Amino acid sequence: MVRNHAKRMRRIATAVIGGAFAVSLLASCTTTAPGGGGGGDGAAGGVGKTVEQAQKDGYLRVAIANEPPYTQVNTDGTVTGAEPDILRAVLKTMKVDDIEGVTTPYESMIPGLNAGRWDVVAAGLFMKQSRCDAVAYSEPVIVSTESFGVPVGNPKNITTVQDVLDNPDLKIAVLTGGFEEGILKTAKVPQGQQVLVKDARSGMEAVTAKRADAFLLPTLSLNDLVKSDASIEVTEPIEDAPKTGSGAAFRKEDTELRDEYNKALAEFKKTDEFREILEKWGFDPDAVEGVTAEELCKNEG
Ligand code: 6CS
Repeated sequence: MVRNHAKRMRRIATAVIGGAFAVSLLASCTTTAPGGGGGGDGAAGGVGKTVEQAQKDGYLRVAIANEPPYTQVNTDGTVTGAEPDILRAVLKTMKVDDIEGVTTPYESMIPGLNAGRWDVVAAGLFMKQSRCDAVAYSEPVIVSTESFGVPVGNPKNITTVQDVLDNPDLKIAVLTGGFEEGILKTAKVPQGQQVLVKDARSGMEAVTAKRADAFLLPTLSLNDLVKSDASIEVTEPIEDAPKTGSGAAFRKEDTELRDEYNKALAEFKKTDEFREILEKWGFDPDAVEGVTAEELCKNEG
């Protein structure tokens, strides 16, 4: 298994989700049993990961969304984007050689983690109370903003969550189970104003097909999406949206691994490489300075 590892880690297992737990692996080249380390016992959930196990396996399985610049799957199947690149670099300092990616929607990331289908989530999974109750987050690596994707010219003049509350005719697309759905719920935006979509591409389509007046998503994700859709523009960061921050999410039973990761992350944050990775993907490395998981975990929802 170790012999084949270099080859395997260059590939990605693509998960197609029919529901929170309905994961099937396509084009998978992994021999890792869910729940255990390489060659583990296959018990879903329950089986923790230690640093030693991860070092022995040579990799961690990571859930991502394929939503640049947070996460991206290259044409050759390798996993990149700001969060996986930071994860990979920090794990290297812990003598864990690489990561193996699984793409999955945001709503399935925590159920899949706790069911042992992957070992860590590094996808820009923004911290909030319910998520922090369910996983052991590292300290944050990214602090970013939310925006609306709107038709060019912003005909309905949507720039804040309050604008949505003030006009009951407005319909806003959000990813099912995504942080943005939580923003609307917390603000008590009626369900009839929410258009749930399965992925970012569908959110853009909802706006172009006029099923929604805006698509609420992180600013930088929208900036990436509009590169291939000139009919949509991105608003300035939303002033009345909560602070979004993310880091790696581990299982609660893997708190020891999370603690070791946090130590390595604290050192890595002092390096130029940390800044370079975030800047390469368009994030401001200074935005995370002084921000803690404890603070971000107070976000409602
Ligand atoms: O944490 C989330 O749920 C959100 N994170 C990102 C990077 N994009 C959309 C998603 O809803």
